[in-house]
Amino acid sequence: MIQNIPNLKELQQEITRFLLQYRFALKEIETKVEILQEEFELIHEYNPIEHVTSRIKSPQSIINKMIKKGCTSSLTDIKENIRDIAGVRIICSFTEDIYKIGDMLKNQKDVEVVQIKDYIKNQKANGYRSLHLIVKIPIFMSDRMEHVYVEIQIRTIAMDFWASLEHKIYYKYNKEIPKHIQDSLRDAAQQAAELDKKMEDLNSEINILKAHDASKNNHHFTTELLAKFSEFLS
Ligand code: 0O2
Repeated sequence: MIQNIPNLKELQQEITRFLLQYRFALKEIETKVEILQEEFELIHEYNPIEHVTSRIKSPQSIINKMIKKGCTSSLTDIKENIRDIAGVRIICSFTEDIYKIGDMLKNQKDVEVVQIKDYIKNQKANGYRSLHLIVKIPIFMSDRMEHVYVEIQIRTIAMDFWASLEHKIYYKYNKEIPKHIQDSLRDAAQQAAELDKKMEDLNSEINILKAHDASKNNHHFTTELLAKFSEFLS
């Protein structure tokens, strides 16, 4: 037993170091998103991101997924097979923002997009909608460089509202969900999608009005400037 203690310590250290790379990966992605958000706001004069959250998957959830995927307990195997140990969730204002933010992340040189799951274009049977990017990024530790997987989920407020509540309802009830509840959940997802579309249409309409106003103001300004210039010349 006593002989095993150094091994246990080593194992503990190994696990701590293993999880540390995911914490660093989260920080890296969060910083990237913050920079994109500030830059986007400066250029387009509006903020497409409502909020960002991140999490490291709980040990229980990692074990559940290991069982589901038939993954061995070697850390190399876990790292390669469970690609959502580090997860970042970006909540956007409108559906079109989701793809803009997704493209901006994809264009970063050190971000390798390994997989895209577009549950918006192809929503899941239960109604779940979200854009998932599995990316791999380099993390520089004191003695080595590691490539770490991060799952980035990008969704609107309405998609997030539905997913968070469905997650709660589903996790509270451990058995098969009765059909009428499944139908109701799918129905609620449909209503959330309609709300997204309605808000997006309203936003487009207001943007057209704003652009029209801006061009009218520009025209007024140019006419005034020309009048002043000819007055100066005469
Ligand atoms: P948690 O508690 O959020 O971590 P794969 O890893 O590709 O082999 P997986 O994990 O089923 O298989 O991939 P998928 O479908 O992309 O799901 C990844 C994550 O997306 C889930 O993580 C959820 O966070 C979210 N998600 C996917 N489908 C649903 C859904 O139907 N409802 C809700 N509320 N969330 C969903 P975890 O590990 O399942 O859960």
